[in-house]
Amino acid sequence: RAQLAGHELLCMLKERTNVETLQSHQGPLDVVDWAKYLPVQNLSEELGPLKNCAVVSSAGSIQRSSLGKEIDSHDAVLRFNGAPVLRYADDVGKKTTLRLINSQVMASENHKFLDNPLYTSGILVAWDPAPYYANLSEWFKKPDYPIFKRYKEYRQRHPNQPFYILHPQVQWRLWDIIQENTEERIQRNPPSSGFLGTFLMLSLCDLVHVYEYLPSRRQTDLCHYYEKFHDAACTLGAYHPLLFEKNLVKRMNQGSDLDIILHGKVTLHGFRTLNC
Ligand code: NCC
Repeated sequence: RAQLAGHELLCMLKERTNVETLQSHQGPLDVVDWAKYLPVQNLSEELGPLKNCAVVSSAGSIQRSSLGKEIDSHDAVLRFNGAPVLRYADDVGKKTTLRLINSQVMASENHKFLDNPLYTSGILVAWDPAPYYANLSEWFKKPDYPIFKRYKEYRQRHPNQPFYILHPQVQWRLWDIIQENTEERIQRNPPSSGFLGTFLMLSLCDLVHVYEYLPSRRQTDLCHYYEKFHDAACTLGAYHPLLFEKNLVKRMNQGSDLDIILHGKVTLHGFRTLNC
């Protein structure tokens, strides 16, 4: 089967997926007590249309990139999980418009999710590796990590900060597209936060730059820029289909190969601007 070109891949993502977040009036949600904490507006209403956006991966290889100024020049910046900006601004910038967090971060004691001021700037979006196309009621009863309990606790402490929960259908629709466009059979684990976040920004912004998700020549086995932990699987994948999602992003890249090699920088045109 012939490979789809980058533009066609982007169109496939645009046409088959949607940034759906949980909303309180949704089906089985009207019976659970935490649903009243869900935002009334959806994410795109909250943010309005954005022009240029940056997605900042947490890879160790962003160290010594000096990309901070360039990253902060975007209208909106997306970061992941516990990725800090304090002390790292030269390389990663300091603006945080959105933070995409997995449910493990919300649940684990190490992250101090409820108290750490890191999480209080910008809009939060959380996701959980729910079972493949499980219905919402099944997921509410048995999330991978206690995302709903933590969501409620956090919202009670920070009632004014917008905080969304991604509908698990989003990650599985994306997984389907990754599998359909990959020769090998891949494990049925959700895409990484990096891929989910890139998709999120493609649906909100006209132009998206993704930094150090495709490794630059600074590639290293240092897992994160903010901690001393070495594991090459952080970049190439173990649980997440990282290698395969990154291959798709490489194919979709509308910037130059040199931008990837020198800066780890990918350029993608947002869904709104595509002529499919
Ligand atoms: O590591 P993590 O992601 O928080 O990184 C965010 C995103 O940056 C990209 N990345 C990161 C490191 C690296 N060397 N190369 C990269 O390309 C990836 O796209 C990644 O998604 C996650 O996806 O949510 C993940 O979360 C961690 C962990 O849960 C959090 O950091 C909190 O501690 C996962 N690690 C473990 O479960 C041990 C990781 O697999 C994926």
